[in-house]
Amino acid sequence: MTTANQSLPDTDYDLTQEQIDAYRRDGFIQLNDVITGPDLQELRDSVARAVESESGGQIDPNRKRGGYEEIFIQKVNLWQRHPDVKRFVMCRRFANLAARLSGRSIRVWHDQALFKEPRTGAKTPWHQDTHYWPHQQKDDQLTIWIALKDATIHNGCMSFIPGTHKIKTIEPINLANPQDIFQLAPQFKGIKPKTCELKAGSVTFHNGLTFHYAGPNKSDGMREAFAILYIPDGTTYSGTAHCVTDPLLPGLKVGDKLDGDMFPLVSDV
Ligand SMILES: O=C(O)CCC(=O)C(=O)O
Repeated sequence: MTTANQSLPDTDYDLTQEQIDAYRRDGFIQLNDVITGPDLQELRDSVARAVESESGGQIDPNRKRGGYEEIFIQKVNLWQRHPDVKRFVMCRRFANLAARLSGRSIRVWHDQALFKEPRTGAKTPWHQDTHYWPHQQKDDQLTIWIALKDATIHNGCMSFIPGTHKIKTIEPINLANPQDIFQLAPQFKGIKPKTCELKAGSVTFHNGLTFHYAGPNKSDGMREAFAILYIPDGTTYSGTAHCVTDPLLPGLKVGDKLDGDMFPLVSDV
């Protein structure tokens, strides 16, 4: 319930035990209407403004693009440079959901705006996230993927393969030149993915190991999504290269905890 002086981001979203069990069984869940009304508008506008300002103003659809830019415009850790975005990255509503679903006290690993461009934004190939990250632990990292505008099959919503978060040993997928993840894990070949079309303000959560995919954007509008990635408190640094920790954060050594101001604790269970 929201009291007179509390805004929606400061409040908890109702979550049932069945939903928590489903997340832990499947490795993902869709939750509808997590952020709505003026708060959704403010989040959407704050992220869009930040992406535009970090892209040097209006984005030229005809510019030369390479690598990830074929898939989406990606801006990482907006919370550190944009106080209006930080308010949402730190907010109780998202963080408390992440902690209840994972059953862990959680820190922000990073955020990312994921804007798939009209007509040209390519598919995001099937992949797992955790292997890209410089973490010594591979369990219980999770991402909230927030649709800032409606996400549909036509503009590139997310799909997931249930149960794949149990697979810890396959090699990372090169998103720019992807291997077929189903050749690496043939036991999941032929399993029907769960495709999650989302109204703006609805979200998915996925475990960092769950196989996921998003289609190309075939629409005339930008597919606008914002993700917040969480790590369990106590996660330690592995030394693998990553844009969030490279150039190396001052004094960070293999085995150190990723904590402090760069990786703020946002929810305690
Ligand atoms: O937004 C997309 O197209 C893919 C996002 C993704 O892979 C993720 O959030 O882990």
